[in-house]
Amino acid sequence: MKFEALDAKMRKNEKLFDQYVLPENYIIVRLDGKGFTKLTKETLSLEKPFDSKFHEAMIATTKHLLTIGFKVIYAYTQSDEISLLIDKNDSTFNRKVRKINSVLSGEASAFFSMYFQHLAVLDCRTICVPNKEMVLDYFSWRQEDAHRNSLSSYCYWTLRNHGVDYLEASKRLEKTSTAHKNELLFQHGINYNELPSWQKRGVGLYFKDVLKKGINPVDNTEIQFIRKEIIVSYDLPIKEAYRDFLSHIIYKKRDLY
Ligand SMILES: Nc1nc2c(ncn2[C@@H]2O[C@H](COP(=O)(O)OP(=O)(O)OP(=O)(O)O)[C@@H](O)[C@H]2O)c(=O)[nH]1
Ligand SMILES: [Mg+2]
Repeated sequence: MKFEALDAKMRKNEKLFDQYVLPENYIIVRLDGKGFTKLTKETLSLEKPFDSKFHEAMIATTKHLLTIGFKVIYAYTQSDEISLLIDKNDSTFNRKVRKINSVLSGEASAFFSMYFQHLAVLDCRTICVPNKEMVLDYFSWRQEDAHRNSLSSYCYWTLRNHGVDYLEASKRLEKTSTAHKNELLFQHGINYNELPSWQKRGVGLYFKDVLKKGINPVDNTEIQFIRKEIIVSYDLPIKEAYRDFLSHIIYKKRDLY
């Protein structure tokens, strides 16, 4: 078979498998650490349930993902996951799903591994989101997930630190209500409400236009210019206030924050 014919035959099979994010849809991607339970526990022996250095590595990785060419409107990280909200009109890689997933996964894995000095892999999935309301639902969902896991993790490790084995600790927490989990922590001297917000609600990142002053080298006069800076919100609002906060960011009323 001639090369041209072989090339066309092979490319046809590749292309038939391609998927694209539909036009006018927001793109949300979620990256998640692969096997981070083992990595954080056995390999790296991190602080439990939350480790500041690990968390800073996740934030640094998220910042990196804001600078690799996608039009990211908002980013959110909690535990070993990162979500990015990408503009409806972003046409990076022609919105081809396999390119988005593989490039973002590669960028995140490489950056995190170098930052943390340990080989680590983050997977990536792409989600099409047709309207703003679903964008708000998505980020509310991830924040609620962060909150539930955080409360449960604190209870689990409190029990473990008081001599309860892992099976018993998991069993005790299975049917425990949120109020009782708070009470359990309180009895062990932990006021859950006073824990750092990033541990309970995760962290948000977005761009803000900042007015800067400088000197024009040509005539030595003072000039003003606008530069985009990444804002890291360590103290996110919750529930309806979080939805309002996100709406402002999506509609670019960023000056309010
Ligand atoms: N010690 C410690 N563990 C953490 C921290 N942040 C996240 N983790 C752990 O990372 C894991 C994240 O959960 P999952 O993503 O469901 O588990 P996984 O092992 O990564 O599994 P896959 O994502 O399916 O590959 C949990 O076991 C968390 O306890 C941290 O700050 N300290
Ligand atoms: Mg994971």
